[in-house]
Amino acid sequence: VDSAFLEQIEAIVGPQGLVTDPIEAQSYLADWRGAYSGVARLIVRPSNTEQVSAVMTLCARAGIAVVPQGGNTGLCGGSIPDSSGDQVVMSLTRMNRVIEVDPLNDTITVEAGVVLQRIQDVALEVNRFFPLSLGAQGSCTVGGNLATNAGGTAVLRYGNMRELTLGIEVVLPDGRIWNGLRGLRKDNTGYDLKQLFIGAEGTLGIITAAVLRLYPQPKAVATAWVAIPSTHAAIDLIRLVQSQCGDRLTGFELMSRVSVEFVAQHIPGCKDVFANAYPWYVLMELSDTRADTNLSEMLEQSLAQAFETGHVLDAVVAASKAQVNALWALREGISEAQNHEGPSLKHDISIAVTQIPDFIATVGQRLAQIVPDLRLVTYGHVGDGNLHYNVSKPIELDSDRFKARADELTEAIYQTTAEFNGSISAEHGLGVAKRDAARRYKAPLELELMQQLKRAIDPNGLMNPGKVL
Ligand code: FAD
Ligand code: 2HG
Ligand code: ZN
Repeated sequence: VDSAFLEQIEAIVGPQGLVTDPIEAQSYLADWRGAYSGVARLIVRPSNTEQVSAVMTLCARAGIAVVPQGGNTGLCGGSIPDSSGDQVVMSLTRMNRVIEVDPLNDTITVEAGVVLQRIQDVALEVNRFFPLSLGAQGSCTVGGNLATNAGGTAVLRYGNMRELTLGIEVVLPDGRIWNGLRGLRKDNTGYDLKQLFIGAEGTLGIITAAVLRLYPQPKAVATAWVAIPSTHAAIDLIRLVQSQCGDRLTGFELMSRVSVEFVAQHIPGCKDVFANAYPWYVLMELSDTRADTNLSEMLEQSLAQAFETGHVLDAVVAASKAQVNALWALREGISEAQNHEGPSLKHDISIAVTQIPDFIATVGQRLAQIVPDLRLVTYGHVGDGNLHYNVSKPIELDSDRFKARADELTEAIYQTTAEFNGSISAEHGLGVAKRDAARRYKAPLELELMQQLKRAIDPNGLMNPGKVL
């Protein structure tokens, strides 16, 4: 590293604001799956917005690109620098202050490096609820949640990160600070600029803080693990439970048999629920703000009705908090468990809920013609039409041979997704993983407008270059 540049950065952030130990540096330069890795000119960890601004100003003047990073739990390589060694990684994890909690306005204002689970905990302390919920919540940050417009398991009832956000503060690529920390439900004063930065994966600016929405705390919860015969049954079951329980239905997750087998095999403490094996499973959750609502009974009645019509083959409603946790662990363990089964391809797609069964049947047939005996780790937030259509290599097939067919498999999945009018990234973003595919599947006009926005805000292309676009 150019020593004058290093000294200037150190003068801004102090010695604690730099990661110099090569072993510690590794965790900022590669993702947890080992799918992406890079080299950085420097890893900088500012502790407040002014420091972010000063570092960005300096980098802009020197023409140096910056890669923002939060908890580094993303799945598309967006937070990892390229291999040039020219880029600066800016980690926001030292900016972890909760700035204000306002239970009457139902808002919480936090710095970008606050870990998601802490926001949930702080909300509970004031008898409120922050709904964003996902497997990485113990280490992902609100900055990363915003930059990827994260989804997770409660979108069905509460929406994505976009819907949970009222205001943000951003440092622009040239170092200027935009303070948009307004906790307003209504604000029609022109373009809604925060929406540009939410979901931009760090390509337009550094998000340094946000005002988020809080909700009344659910006081009654009922959770069921349900075996079903087909994906058609899953769709009928959502509609049945929604018509009977309304928006008390807060989670509806689908899992293929293979997904559950992988978790039972690889995640310590997780075991299959039923003695028999079934083709598909659903994890369902109802919640209500009234503690005296008998949700278990409500859920059991809906399930009994679905059992009569053959939509449900077996079901258990959790009887204790420990059982609730065990059921969620079975679902949330899939991502990690699949990692133990050799190379896999991740596809985070969405289509209209009603089309899910046809999609799964069609794409399954097409893939079998390319590579037989794939292990289809199909699961996801099916209540939102979001499938993690992940593919693990056949047991008998050599890893390199599987990887050689990867592009063909992915193309078949994306092509089918396009035929069903779906999206090739529902909640994980594009990063580097899906950047080139997006070029093929988004309309040219959409891509042109995105390029124009990028040029308007980051004319020198220094914000997380090579990601998204
Ligand atoms: P990082 O991984 O560090 O970064 C992600 C992207 O955001 C990068 O492009 C980075 O440059 C950018 N970025 C980070 N911070 C900032 C900032 N302050 N300003 C500007 N840009 C920034 N996602 C879902 O949507 N739903 C799920 O259910 C879900 N489950 C997951 C389960 C597991 C086990 C794991 C490992 C991941 C899961 N994810 C899920 C992926 C998800 O995107 C992340 O967990 C999370 O939202 C990313 O936060 P992070 O702080 O780790 O961001
Ligand atoms: C989930 O829903 C996450 O578990 C991770 O979005 C998906 O690892 C994946 O493919
Ligand atoms: Zn997911």
